[in-house]
Amino acid sequence: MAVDYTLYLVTDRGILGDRDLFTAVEEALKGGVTMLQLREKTASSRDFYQLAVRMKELAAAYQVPLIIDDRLDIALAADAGGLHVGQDDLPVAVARRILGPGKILGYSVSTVEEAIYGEQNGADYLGAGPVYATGSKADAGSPIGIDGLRQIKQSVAIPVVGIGGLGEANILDVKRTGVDGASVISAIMGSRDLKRAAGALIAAWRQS
Ligand code: TZP
Ligand code: MG
Repeated sequence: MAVDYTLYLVTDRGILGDRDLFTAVEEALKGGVTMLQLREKTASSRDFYQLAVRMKELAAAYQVPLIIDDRLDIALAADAGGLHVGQDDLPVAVARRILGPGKILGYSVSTVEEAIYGEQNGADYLGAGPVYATGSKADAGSPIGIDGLRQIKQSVAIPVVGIGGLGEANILDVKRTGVDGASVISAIMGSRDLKRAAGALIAAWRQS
């Protein structure tokens, strides 16, 4: 499956309130999300696994790869498309060794040094940010801004997606840094109409 990083949705059940996760994600997939990450910070291992198996099926129906946040065991158990690790998770080289070469491995970075380290240690792509301030991740750190994002993109050859505070109003600024896509939580998951929200982001990205 060729990987299209253009619009990378990261899930957050907290933002959805009482709305169903699978219904919401399917709406977003219909709107044009090209990549999907299942992010569960409080689920039990059993629940995370079961969510992952079901989510993988849903994503596959839209030819979208499912990436699992942080949990290598869940990614392997569910035979997901890949894994995303951050600075406090398993070392990226360890994740690559256990995951094998056939899975997608993402790595969160905020600096050029982290970006180069990730590329040299087996990451397939980088999630760089937070680009702007975000309320969706408590420990996201200080915003790196558009300039920080551009510097990271220019320092590596692997794909880079921006993350943190991205939405319709700034997605073109993000695209102009040369990055390969935009990763969002609230701009889609926080919307009442997820299909429309995803569609608007894709349209904005593709408009120039
Ligand atoms: N990593 C860096 S910022 C962030 C994550 C998971 C949260 C992005 O959420 P939002 O709502 O798109 O700002
Ligand atoms: Mg993490």
